[in-house]
Amino acid sequence: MDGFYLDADPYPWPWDGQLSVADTALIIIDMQTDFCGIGGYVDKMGYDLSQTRAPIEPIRAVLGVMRKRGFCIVHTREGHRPDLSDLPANKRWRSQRIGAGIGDPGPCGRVLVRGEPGWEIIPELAPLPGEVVIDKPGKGSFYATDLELVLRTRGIRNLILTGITTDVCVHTTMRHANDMGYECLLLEDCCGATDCNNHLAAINMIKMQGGVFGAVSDSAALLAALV
Ligand code: C5J
Repeated sequence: MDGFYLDADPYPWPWDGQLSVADTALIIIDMQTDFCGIGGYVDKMGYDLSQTRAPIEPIRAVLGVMRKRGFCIVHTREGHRPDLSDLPANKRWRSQRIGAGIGDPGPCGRVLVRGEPGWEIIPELAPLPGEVVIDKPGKGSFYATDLELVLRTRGIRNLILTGITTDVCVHTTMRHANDMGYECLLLEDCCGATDCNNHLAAINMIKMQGGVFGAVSDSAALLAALV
């Protein structure tokens, strides 16, 4: 699509009006039970799950349309090896201090451990065969993963970012992707944080300096533009 411009803030996205099914990916970050389900990591820390569950339906709508249109779909999962050999000691210590020790047993299995029920992507947004699934040990989706190789191999230039949490894993991924030259768009209703003000602040940060990390829009604008 030449001359494709989505209504976004602070500029119509993408910057150059160049967007095609072949060069654009939807990234869905960490929509796992541990981050938005009862008994998972975020719940054990005592945060309000309604904040991290809010994006489920908007993401489902965007995912449905982008799947049908044949866009590249990427899901990420934060989690650690069962032997915790990829879990930094300070990350574990901090999680234990707040009552949600990574690797410890909980209502959804061992917290943030690969293969456990809490680590799975929620059924509403489960990946389909053929979709890319990236397992990451940290907050960013590029660190210690092959995401960049997968995107470059497919010729992806534009990234549409969704998922949880806005201020942590989504922001870390967006900042890194932006530094690598990807043209990034965050869909604000398709993201959520453990704190509403942090969500809003994270959105605001993107829009500074003329779009320092990219641009912000929402699911309704994207879906209207894709029809
Ligand atoms: C966090 C994430 N917040 N997915 N992870 O620890 O944002």
